[in-house]
Amino acid sequence: MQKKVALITGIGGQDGSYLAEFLLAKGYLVRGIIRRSSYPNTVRFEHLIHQYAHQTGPDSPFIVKYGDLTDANSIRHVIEEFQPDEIYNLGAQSHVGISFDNAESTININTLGALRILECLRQTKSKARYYQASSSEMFGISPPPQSELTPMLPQSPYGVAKLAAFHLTCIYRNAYGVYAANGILFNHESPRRGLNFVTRKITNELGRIVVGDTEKIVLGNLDAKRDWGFSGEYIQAMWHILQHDKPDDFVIATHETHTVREFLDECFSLVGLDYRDFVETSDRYKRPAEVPALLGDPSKAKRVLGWEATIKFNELARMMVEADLKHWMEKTGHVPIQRGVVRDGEFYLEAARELAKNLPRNKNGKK
Ligand code: NDP
Ligand code: GDR
Repeated sequence: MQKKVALITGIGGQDGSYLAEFLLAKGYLVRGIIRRSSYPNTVRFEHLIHQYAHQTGPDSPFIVKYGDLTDANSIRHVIEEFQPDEIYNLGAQSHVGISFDNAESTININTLGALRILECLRQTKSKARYYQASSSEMFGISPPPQSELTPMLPQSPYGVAKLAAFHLTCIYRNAYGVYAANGILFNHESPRRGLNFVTRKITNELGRIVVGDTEKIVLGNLDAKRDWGFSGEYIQAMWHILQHDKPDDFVIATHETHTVREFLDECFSLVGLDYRDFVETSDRYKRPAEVPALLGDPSKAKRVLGWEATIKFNELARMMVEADLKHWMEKTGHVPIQRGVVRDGEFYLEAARELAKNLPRNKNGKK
């Protein structure tokens, strides 16, 4: 049987790398685009390049090419070359805070990037199924819980850019019959999350604090509430969305919400520390406009797609803390790297608790 071809924009990102692994395991031929960068932007899928290095040529399971969402010709070229059955448009300037400083390029990549793909599908009469990475940021200040029916009141250039792409996706579906669907995904994280998103910033800095590489974390608004899930299972929802008979829009969330402060507390408690001894706040990390509270209602996804989040707040925090502790303790020699020795997460947590006993505490002055 002919293998399905999936094209992923943003394959070098957090979600793109998990999605590539997931689709390869399902037998897809996976194609991705990365943009030109002065420094490697392939780290998250380097292992896949090695895995498929011996299978070159047009039928290789895994091919990555240069392409840029701001360059319509490059988009058209990869779509014509790869003839994908499914397109996952995950490429984006995905940082909400930075979108205030880079509003124009955010709209160019996040809105016009989507339009460039959709327009190519329309013009070429492609039968490819299109997935748009829409976001809970589109809800903005609409009070929780948020579902597919909640009014959208975005609070950032990022939110506006994603909302415009959301509507374009609906328009190309309704006006031109393109199979185009939106996943409205709430925040999702993982050990592969970028270092300047709040969860990963916290777990990475906690790792540094434990090994004595830094003494404090500086953050912005600690009272914002988010519905945090695990990227590794949210990408499965993307796939389910494109397998549905008719293109539609789905909220993907855990249906649990927590403040940034609660995330801090959860992570620091895991190694026996009080986050208040190590955290400062600064206006530098506060946004000109904030989305105060997100809590997704994913009941439609469960009912129609059979998809449901299984990894919730505590398990997610633990997974991320363990991964960053492992990284920092091995990097600094606090835990020696031994070939063939596999240690579980609890090992690193226990080792971190021992190290943490001797750390200087700042504000509460306990030590
Ligand atoms: P990441 O920031 O980790 O990945 C985004 C990817 O897009 C990166 O690989 C980046 O490349 C690439 N990219 C940026 N600009 C361009 C461009 N001009 N052309 C081609 N590629 C480009 O984001 P996530 O993986 O976390 O998110 C995936 C998608 O889902 C994004 O669209 C995001 O906005 C959206 N989303 C994410 C949520 C989340 O909580 N993670 C929630 C809801 C929606 P480079 O590495 O070179 O920067
Ligand atoms: P968000 O994620 O803006 O929700 O967008 P982020 O982790 O950046 O912020 C979450 C909340 O934490 C507050 N915050 C800080 N945020 C960052 N980045 N750095 C800090 O130091 C800090 N201190 C407090 C923020 O103000 C905010 O309230 C993410 C992205 O992945 C988007 O691409 C995606 O669409 C949405 O999630 C859903």
